[in-house]
Amino acid sequence: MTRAVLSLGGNLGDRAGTLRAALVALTGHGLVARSTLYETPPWGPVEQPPYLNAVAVVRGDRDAAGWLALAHELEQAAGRTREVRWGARTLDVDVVTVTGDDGAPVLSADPELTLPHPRAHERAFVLVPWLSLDPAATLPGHGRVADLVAALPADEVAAVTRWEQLA
Ligand code: A4P
Ligand code: MG
Repeated sequence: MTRAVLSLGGNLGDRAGTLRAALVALTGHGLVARSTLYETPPWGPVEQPPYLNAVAVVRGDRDAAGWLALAHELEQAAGRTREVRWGARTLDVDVVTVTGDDGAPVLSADPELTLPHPRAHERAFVLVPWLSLDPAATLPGHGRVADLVAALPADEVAAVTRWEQLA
């Protein structure tokens, strides 16, 4: 068994409906915990609408590649097409970390599946929802998520706001 932390985000179409459907689908794949939805300003060089983001923890009989395959299945179910890197999308599901039952993190430099996710430690849209569902979370190689959030610019953290309607 392994435990994976997944980051879900979308900024096209019915964002809340898409994320909610993906989180419901995850209940059939070992969902342990999920954050509420957060609205977040777009990160990266592409001008695009605001995102809704959430973080989910799943546990099941998959290896790291198996969690990535599930992430891609969820994206496809949401009608995701791959166009511009970092551009707008109905649903993006990234694998943030995978941990074995012995607590050992899976580490990978493979560009098809880099673990932990190479940009998670600097993204308020990942760290803030993750901290809300697991105050003791750690990001392998980077330390406690609480400390990573504390190290981010305060305006970036404050810009990640609860999407109250779906709390
Ligand atoms: N890949 C490698 N490692 C991983 C991993 N740990 N998890 C590979 C998931 N995928 C991983 O991804 C490109 C390739 O990364 C895949 O072939 C996969 O095998 P993609 O989903 O096709 O393309 P992408 O999402 O445009 O690229 P990337 O690098 O995943 O972008 P990001 O980093 O996910 O950024 N702003 C806010 N506020 N909220 C967001 O959710 N998301 C993005 C996308 C940009 N800005 C955002 C948000
Ligand atoms: Mg992605």
